[in-house]
Amino acid sequence: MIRIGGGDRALFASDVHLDDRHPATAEHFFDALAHVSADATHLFLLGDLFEYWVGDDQPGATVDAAIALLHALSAGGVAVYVMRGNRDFLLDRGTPAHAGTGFASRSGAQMLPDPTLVELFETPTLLLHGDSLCTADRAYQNFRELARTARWQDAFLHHSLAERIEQAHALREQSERSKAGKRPEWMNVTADAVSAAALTHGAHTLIHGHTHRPACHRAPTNAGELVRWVLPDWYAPDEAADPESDPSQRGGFLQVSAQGWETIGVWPGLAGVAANTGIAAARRS
Ligand SMILES: [Mn+2]
Repeated sequence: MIRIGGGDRALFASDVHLDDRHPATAEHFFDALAHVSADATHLFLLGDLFEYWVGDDQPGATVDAAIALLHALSAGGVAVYVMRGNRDFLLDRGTPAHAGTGFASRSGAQMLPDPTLVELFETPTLLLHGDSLCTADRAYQNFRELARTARWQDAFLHHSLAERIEQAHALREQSERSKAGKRPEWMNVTADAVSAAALTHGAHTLIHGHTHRPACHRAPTNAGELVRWVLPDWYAPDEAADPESDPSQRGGFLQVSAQGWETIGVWPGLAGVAANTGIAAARRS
């Protein structure tokens, strides 16, 4: 088990959705990461670092920049862990033509199974992307199960790069269309899935992303208080999905050290966090 304690300083982030079509969001994240990672010992990226991933031969300036930055961090002694999300679930699965040159070896990151239990300053903490907790969305859970089989993945990865990119765009459009017909509560975690995950793994704290509803939830359970951190998604000014209702930028890290649990960056919706504070520490809990 990964144990973090003593003089360690761990950073958690998710849902950057890196994509060449959103260069300002990529720059916002890269700047923030370079700024906060100076004395970090561990970096956990909990899924959907990329908007989509069609195989480890995926081209793009943003992909190259992300790999270079993670490689520099890991070469500098930071333990970098990357979990697959629902968008980039094919990360480091290779392609028939790219065996041995996968995402993990190129970035220096270690791939993290979903979920993973870690010991975080003596608190058993379960790390997840978060999509597995959204159990009210049956159609998505069926697709998730299918797309995680070796058979589905092998079949997908055997297509040419151009065909895979085309299929990824089609899948994304299909997902956007089906979202329109889904109830809002289907897009969030269920209480049953959260408590089952905590109980199964003996976790007192959960950290996940995916829902784009940054928060720190505290709920009493039979086994004591369960704390659930929901990490923010990232975007830069002018690249928000819904500029009308969203602040001009968002994205941030949860930082855990001997000094405590702290949010860094813009966590809209979390009490006490000022919007647009850039990357300055915003709240200590
Ligand atoms: Mn996600």
